[in-house]
Amino acid sequence: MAGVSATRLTFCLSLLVLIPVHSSSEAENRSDTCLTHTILPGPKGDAGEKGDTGEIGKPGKEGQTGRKGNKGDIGGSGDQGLLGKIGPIGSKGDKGNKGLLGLPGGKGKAGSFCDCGRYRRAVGQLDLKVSQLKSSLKFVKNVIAGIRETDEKFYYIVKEERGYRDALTQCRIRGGTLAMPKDAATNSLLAEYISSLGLLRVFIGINDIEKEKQFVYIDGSPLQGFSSWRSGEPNDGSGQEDCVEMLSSGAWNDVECNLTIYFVCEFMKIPK
Ligand code: GN1
Ligand code: CA
Ligand code: CA
Repeated sequence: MAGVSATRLTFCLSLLVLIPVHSSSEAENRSDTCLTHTILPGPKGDAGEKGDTGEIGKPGKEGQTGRKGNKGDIGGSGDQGLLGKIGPIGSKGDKGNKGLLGLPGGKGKAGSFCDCGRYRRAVGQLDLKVSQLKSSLKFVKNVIAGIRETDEKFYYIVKEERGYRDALTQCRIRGGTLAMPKDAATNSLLAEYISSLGLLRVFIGINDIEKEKQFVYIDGSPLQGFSSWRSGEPNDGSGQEDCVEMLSSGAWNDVECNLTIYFVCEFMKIPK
């Protein structure tokens, strides 16, 4: 061993034991019983055997934060959520179809005696008045919507198929008569009116009922200075053509009075 110096060993016989002596003065004091020898160090020994594997070391220091990874794959769908809150009240639905006819009601009680005939008649008359008023109202509405006028008169085509006499009655119960075109301007106005409604023909207030070939206006006045006969008319075609129609061209033609076609009424304007 390097640095190992000679060691002094002291043998103490009297005690028959080896007692290590710690200092020279202590050894000399015991010289009567102890022998002192000097021992030199031997040569360096062989290398020792390889030691056992050491224990596992302490964990190293925490490294730096790594770079952000790539975006992962899309995850699977989650579990179904909880039932949501009840929504607001919806808008009112469409009207349903008409229901089936109900069962007939029970038989009524016997009535008390009354002069029912009088009341029934009165009710019947009222019903008639109501239907006449409805008809008049409808007429007025149509007149307002589709009327034509000159300075003196209103003209209105009634779209109801009637024979000549019925047509005249319909105009009269409304306060007018069948239209009597007595000049070219009025005739053109009526022709335009007919064609504007997509019609072909209407009765006008001219006839030769009283005397064949002698055409007069419905007010009894003769044709004077103006007429609009289609070429070849009046021809009294069937031998019974005594009433007159106006075509959409404005031309006149004599036809049978029992022909049922639309007609045009005229109404005097109320004098100012
Ligand atoms: C018509 O359809 P027809 O030809 O028998 C018309 C007569 C005319 C004639 C002219 C009901 O008679 O009034 O004069 O055409 N009759 C009707 O061709 O329209
Ligand atoms: Ca005739
Ligand atoms: Ca004719």
